[in-house]
Amino acid sequence: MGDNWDDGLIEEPFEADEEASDEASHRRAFGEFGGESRGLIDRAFRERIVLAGVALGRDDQEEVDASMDELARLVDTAGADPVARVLQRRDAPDIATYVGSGKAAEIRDVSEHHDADTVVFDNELTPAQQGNLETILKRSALDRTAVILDIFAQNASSLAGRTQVELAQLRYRLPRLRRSGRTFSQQAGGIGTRGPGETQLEVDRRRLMRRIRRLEQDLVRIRQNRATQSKRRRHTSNRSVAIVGYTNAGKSTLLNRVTDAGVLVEDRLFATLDATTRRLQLPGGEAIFLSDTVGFVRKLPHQLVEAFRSTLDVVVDADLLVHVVDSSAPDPHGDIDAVRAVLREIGADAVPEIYAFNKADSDPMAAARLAAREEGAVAVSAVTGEGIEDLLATIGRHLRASTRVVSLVVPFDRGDSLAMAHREGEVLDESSDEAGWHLRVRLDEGSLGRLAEFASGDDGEPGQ
Ligand SMILES: Nc1nc2c(ncn2[C@@H]2O[C@H](COP(=O)(O)OP(=O)(O)OP(=O)(O)O)[C@@H](O)[C@H]2O)c(=O)[nH]1
Ligand SMILES: [Mg+2]
Repeated sequence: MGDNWDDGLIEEPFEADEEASDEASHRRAFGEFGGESRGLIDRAFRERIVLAGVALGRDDQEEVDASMDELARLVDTAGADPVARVLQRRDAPDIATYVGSGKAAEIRDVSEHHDADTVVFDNELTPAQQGNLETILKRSALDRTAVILDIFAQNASSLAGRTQVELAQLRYRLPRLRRSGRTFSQQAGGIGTRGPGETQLEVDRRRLMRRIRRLEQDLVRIRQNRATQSKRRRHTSNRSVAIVGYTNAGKSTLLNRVTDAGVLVEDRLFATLDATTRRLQLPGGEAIFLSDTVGFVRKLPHQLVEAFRSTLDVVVDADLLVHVVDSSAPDPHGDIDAVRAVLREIGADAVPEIYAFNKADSDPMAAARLAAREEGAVAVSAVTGEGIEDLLATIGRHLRASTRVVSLVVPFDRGDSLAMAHREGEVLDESSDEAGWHLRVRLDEGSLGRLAEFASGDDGEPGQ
């Protein structure tokens, strides 16, 4: 039912001219970090992993359990086997070891008993805590962030996705570089070589920082390119709708169901990392842009959210969010809260949202019960198609009733209209040039009518 909107919009934003040689040199650089070149979790065999969690202060037991269940799924997705869990309750994290040294010794005994290679902590560890824990545990200590980064690295395929993941990984590694046995093997050299006293660690660190700067520049270009694409989209009268939700909820299945997007669907976490946008005609006749996006989890690491800003712009800029929830999941409300927390973090919490309680085929009672509790929610099955027509009609109704984001150019002699845009709408972006003030503003239909004469839509209209 949808038609393709691919040329120029979804393609990779730029040719990576030096990419090949640069990647090769990057790999060489990483070779010198010893074991780190193979990623954080060794997949030559299935590692055995002990999971460690700390409930802090008033953390509720159910939440802690749900978070540990999720960590177990993350570890499994990363390609390793969780073999035991150790839980602890504390008022506050221990500064040196997070869990406290007594508990760390207990975790070491459990790891020895289960012959585990690695301990994964559900809480974010500082580099110092990680180092101290490894000394006590006598095996590697990772945190949730490292596991998520590892999965992202396995799943990234587009240039933008790979760039974003690599940047997040390097930012994670930089403060964790440690002196290895080779550290002082480099002697002082002559002109053009490193100076006296410079250690391998410093060389490694500088090389990492150079690569980080390079990736940051690449991402700026990717982001600018995305901004141009979405500006072109905004210049059509089509509204944009973003599908958001917890990972594995069925977001890609839904996009595939209503368009011929052909996005990869898999029963695994974070199968999708890139936003895919397709044009789609609603039953009422109006066309929209519908985007599939990366899934969220509990405690999604801040640096990943940061690195994925350019992908997440499609969510921030949307006129409406379709929040897909797996109704058959053990804790759908917890999943919803986790998604809402990330939406807040990226500044998309003000975008109107409707719920699609998915997988109604596998748990019809749960889907119906959940949908009944939320205004305008729909129980659907992206697999069987049940409820999908209803969902599309609901999207149409909301778009007609709700606000929309438009670009305006207001001439300098129309200060009254500028004031009106500020008074009646939410100004998202403002700049000026010789033509006047350029605004990107969220307006309801009434204000839109009053400001219609300033709507800009003349350049880059793709003629849809
Ligand atoms: N029974 C049932 N399974 C579904 C439904 N929708 C999706 N699934 C399954 O759920 C799993 C995840 O589906 P995806 O569409 O990849 O989920 P996603 O939200 O895009 O996941 P990520 O991209 O990994 O965040 C797949 O095994 C799908 O076949 C549904 O309506 N009913
Ligand atoms: Mg997906």
